[in-house]
Amino acid sequence: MGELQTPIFWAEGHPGPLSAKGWQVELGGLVEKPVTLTYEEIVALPKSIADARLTSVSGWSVRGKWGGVRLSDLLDVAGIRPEATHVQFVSYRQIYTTCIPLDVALKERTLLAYEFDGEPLDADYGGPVRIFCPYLWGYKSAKSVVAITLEDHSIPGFWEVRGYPDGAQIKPRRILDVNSNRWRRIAGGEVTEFLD
Ligand SMILES: Nc1nc2c(c(=O)[nH]1)N[C@H]1C(S)=C(S)[C@@H](COP(=O)(O)O)O[C@H]1N2
Ligand SMILES: [Mo]
Repeated sequence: MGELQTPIFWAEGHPGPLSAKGWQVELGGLVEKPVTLTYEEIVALPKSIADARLTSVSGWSVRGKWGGVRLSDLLDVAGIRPEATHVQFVSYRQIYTTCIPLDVALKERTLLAYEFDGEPLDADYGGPVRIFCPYLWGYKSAKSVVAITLEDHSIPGFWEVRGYPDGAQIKPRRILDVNSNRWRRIAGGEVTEFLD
């Protein structure tokens, strides 16, 4: 287990060890120029750190320094066509997918992440590269991503077709703070603070 001590979620089944070497992410759909980037090309792009929380609808939240490429910087490589309104993420094996609005994808703390607290992400936690989107419930933060596709509508993904709301707005409730191992109340919205 790495630094990220959260429950390990692989609804589609754990993929086993995944190697950064040979990893590729396809940027496609409503882009100006479809492009496939290797792991090495991704980490060569400007790096951003987001000190923020991943918060699961299943009742926990973890704070850390997520390192990676801003999705806005990544999408600039392919160019966003004006018709695009949503971004779909596809995980390794293409069973787990999810989709978020383009405006949320372009916010500064939405990353294609490859580090947590300075350590490379291992496959348990979505390595070599995963989405980190602190603004919405964790099921939008697809792990071990192989494709990012711009769309002109939302495409229901793995959990959305099983009843999770597509909006994924974080609601006020009690949640386990993984960092302090305490149950605490959150206000809802993007989780930055706990109330008690
Ligand atoms: N491919 C894939 N990505 C996924 C999931 C999953 O089951 N498979 N679970 C999601 C959910 S519900 C949450 S809360 C976070 C959990 O991240 P973690 O497993 O790194 O703790 O990953 C999200 N991304
Ligand atoms: Mo979750």
